Amino acid sequence: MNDMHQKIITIERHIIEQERLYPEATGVFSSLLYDIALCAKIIARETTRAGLVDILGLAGKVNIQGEQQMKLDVFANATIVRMNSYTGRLAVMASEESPDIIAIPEEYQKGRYVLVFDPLDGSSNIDVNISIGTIFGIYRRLTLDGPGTLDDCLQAGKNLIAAGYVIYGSSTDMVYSTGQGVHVFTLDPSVGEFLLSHSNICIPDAPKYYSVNQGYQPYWSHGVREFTRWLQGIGENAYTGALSTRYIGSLVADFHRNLMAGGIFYYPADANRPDGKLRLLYEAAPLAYIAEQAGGYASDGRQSILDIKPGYLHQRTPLFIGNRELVEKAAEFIARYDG
Ligand code: AHM
Ligand code: MG
Repeated sequence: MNDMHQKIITIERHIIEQERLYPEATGVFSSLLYDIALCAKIIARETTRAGLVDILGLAGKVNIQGEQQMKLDVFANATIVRMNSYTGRLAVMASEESPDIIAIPEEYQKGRYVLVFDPLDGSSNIDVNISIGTIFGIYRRLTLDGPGTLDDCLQAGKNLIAAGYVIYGSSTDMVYSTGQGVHVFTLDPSVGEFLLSHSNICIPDAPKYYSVNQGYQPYWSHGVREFTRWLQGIGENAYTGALSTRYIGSLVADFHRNLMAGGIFYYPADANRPDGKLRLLYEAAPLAYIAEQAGGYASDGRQSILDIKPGYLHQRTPLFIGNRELVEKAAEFIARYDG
């Protein structure tokens, strides 16, 4: 084999090689991952053209969260739903942009897997050319056959068998894990392929950043305020690591930066948002799975995100995610000051 073949690993080849680790694998799961990569390429094509074509602006619909959807959200949602409806690999889907579970149409075969996703997170940033992302998680269905159900979707993150995200930024990266480490692929737009750029990434031991919307500080609990002071190196026994603040306001971009550079992102509960803002099923759980696969951790300030079973589809959760030592420290402060 020559040098070129050793160095360029497409996402397809990587998925196949991962599948070989499981002799009992049928290939269906691998194909599902590849379907998601294909969706990512289609969404990437549209997001990178967003500034050029008349695609910006509001589509005029309001989603389940009461927010106005932008056209690209609608497009990304429709792309993922359409591409995965007829493959026979899924039992059911759930999307942040859809109020109810998304059934596989009657005429198509039902598969063993459940796909949950946020088709385009951070969409309020589209107009100002800031990175946005797609987040996804894959579960095995709980029901045995027939159409998938709400219960198939309402699973704790610890049941995830794969998760990942795509970041549409200065380049388009797809990051995924099937429980065998976290791997990053960068889209080469000239050939239309995701190529392996970082394999088996681990969150660096020495964190560099803390990321939180500090504008909400007046509404934070005592514990969250004290934790933030600790991060800033203020007071007795404060953290000595000299962290910088970085906050984009686009979860995938904030998470990705801290995963690669080390740090903590948090979106706590506050007086205005008693459950936080982010959604457990589509945002917190898949990213928690990636964080843990990279040696990090995620909690809601009291318990592991991956242990929380959603009671309903669009459940929100406070989120603390990143280096384990920092995430655990947040829980210590919350327990001490907030009871
Ligand atoms: P969205 O799903 O409506 O796009 O909102 C989620 C986004 C996240 O990407 C980001 O972490 C958060 O909202 C930022 O919220 P805020 O502007 O309150 O800091
Ligand atoms: Mg979102």
